[in-house]
Amino acid sequence: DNIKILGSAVSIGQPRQGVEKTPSVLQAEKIENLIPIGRVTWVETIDQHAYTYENPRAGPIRNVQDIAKYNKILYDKILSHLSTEDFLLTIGGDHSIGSATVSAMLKATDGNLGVIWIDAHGDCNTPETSPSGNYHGMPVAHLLGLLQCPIEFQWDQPILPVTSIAMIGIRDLDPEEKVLMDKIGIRYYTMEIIHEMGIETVITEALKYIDPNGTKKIHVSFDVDGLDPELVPGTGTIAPNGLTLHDYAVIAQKVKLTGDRFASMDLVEINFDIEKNVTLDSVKEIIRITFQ
Ligand code: DIR
Ligand code: MN
Ligand code: MN
Ligand code: MN
Repeated sequence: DNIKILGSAVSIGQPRQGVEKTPSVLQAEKIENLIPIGRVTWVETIDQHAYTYENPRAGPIRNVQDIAKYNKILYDKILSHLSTEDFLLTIGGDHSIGSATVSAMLKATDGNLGVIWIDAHGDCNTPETSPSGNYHGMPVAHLLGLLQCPIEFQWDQPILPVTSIAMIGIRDLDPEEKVLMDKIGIRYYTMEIIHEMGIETVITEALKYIDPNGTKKIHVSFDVDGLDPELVPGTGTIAPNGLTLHDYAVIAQKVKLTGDRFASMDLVEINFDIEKNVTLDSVKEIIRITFQ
């Protein structure tokens, strides 16, 4: 198997600088050496400054023009770099890239895709429900077709059925976002539910839910703020009482049981400007757990 690593050096989905530097930091750390299987290649890093406009525009979604332009480039690059036997690891960047990576995987698989979204947050805001206006809190709503998109956002985007995604680690939903999530019936496992059911039951049920026949490709979108902030202090929006690395190991173990159907993963919201030592150790452990 070929493992292709794509760097997505982008921070315009949220207000804090630093996340855009993560691909180059992890490349300098040679994280590919932590991956014992397959042939690992850093394909390229897509720099936001090469593609974005000079002036962010005010509006209901901050930087929407830039994000739309950047995500279109990312979407096209994924489809041009990816062949069916490849595993794609996209390293962000903030979580705004999630709409592009999942859309590209939907396209590449003809919609035959299930998504596990690991996050403290729901990422289901629309401009109407979002208190922040930050697009990194909206990519799931976008994927589900719930954003009234400005024209510049309309790349060739298949819509993700709500039954094709399950979210794990949730504990910080905005009030109107939660109302929307419950209304559309998106499947999400809060930390409370995870403690009640146990992580193994949760991931087993989640995979069964998004892929009842065990035939789909699986994409994991991993926002590191889903982990406990003691493990990942270096991230922009911290929410206490998160997942442990052992929880992630159980998730990864079940996902890896799908074999070649585990096709792609995002690793996002890592901000070494906020904290580096502890966060880097945890990121390395995530890579080891995922690929060993
Ligand atoms: C918040 C934060 N719900 C927002 N979202 C984050 O701005 O919409 N997502 N941090 O990962
Ligand atoms: Mn988050
Ligand atoms: Mn997120
Ligand atoms: Mn938060």
